[in-house]
Amino acid sequence: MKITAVEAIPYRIPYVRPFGFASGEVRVADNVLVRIVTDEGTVGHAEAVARPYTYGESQVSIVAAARDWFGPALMGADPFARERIQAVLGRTAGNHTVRGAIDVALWDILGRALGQPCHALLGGYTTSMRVAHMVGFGTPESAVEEALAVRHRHGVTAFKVKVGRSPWRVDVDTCRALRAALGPDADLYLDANRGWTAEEAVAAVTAMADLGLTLVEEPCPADGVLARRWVVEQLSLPVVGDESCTRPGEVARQLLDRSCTAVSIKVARTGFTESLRILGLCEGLGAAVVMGNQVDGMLGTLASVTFGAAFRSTSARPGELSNFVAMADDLLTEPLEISDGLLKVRERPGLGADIDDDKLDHYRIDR
Ligand code: MUC
Ligand code: MG
Repeated sequence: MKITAVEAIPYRIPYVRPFGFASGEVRVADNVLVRIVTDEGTVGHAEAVARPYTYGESQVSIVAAARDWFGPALMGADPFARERIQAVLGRTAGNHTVRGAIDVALWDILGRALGQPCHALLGGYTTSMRVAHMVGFGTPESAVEEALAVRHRHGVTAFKVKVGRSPWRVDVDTCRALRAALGPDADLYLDANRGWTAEEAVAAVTAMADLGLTLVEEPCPADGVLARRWVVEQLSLPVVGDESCTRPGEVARQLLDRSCTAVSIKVARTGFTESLRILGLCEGLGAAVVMGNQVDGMLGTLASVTFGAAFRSTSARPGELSNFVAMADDLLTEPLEISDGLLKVRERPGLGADIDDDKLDHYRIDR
């Protein structure tokens, strides 16, 4: 089997509810559908999301990288030659989400060609994951309203709260209101997206010591190496590395530096192949992992649950798998459904999803 085309189709779908956090805001899904075609007619799909504040990529740069660099470099390659393809992709620095999407689309092809679901090819540990919903910036009242609505509609009882504001009191008030509204059994954790200083991070998390939080992600910039290490030492919660852990080498450095003690695995940036390496590294070093979310649409979320459900350690905690619920529409012929707080993998070859051509025609912005 040979790759004959790598297409990158930009599309725009609005969010009904904007999602704000310390490093940026998402109002519109300005995503890119990556479609890889082979000479045997097997086609794979994945989604790349433009997150300039995290990776320096835009929708335009994702399309250009796929069209001008990765597409030509992959022409004629055998999708089964995964290590060779990694070597080709790895010759270009950065461009995390486009490389992640190409890798996932290739796994979709492998699954389809073999007639096997990707979750089974990857590890086959379980077939669903508990869902954690990310609650973006707002008032304590709006955060509670959103969390209660998601719990009511989808049975979700785990929430990652976006914090990192200055002054940090509003973050504390928001988390306190959420704990009061959701009760003691809800799983609550934090993501500051580097928004706090080291001192603010320690003060804010200490002020929430009675709230039963389970994790704090990127409390302050990891580039302030000693300050960040000091934060990790001060806090009794695991500190999750997300945007500081975008490649296996970075993960190793941050964990060995004590810059974090747990790692967010995001298929959106490391596909399945590099995510596997990160997972092995974390298991070997004894670091907990969380399946993160890049504010993905349905296709990206399906990729995340496919990887997360495949392994014991990635499915041990709730995965961030629900931000697509705030999109006005999506591209799949069969929408994802979260019920009883769970999202299931698809028991069909590849990722198990098909693209609705009419919707893609409607939302694509390249025509
Ligand atoms: C997260 O976990 O940080 C927000 C920005 C981004 O790149 O990912 C999201 C969620
Ligand atoms: Mg994060």
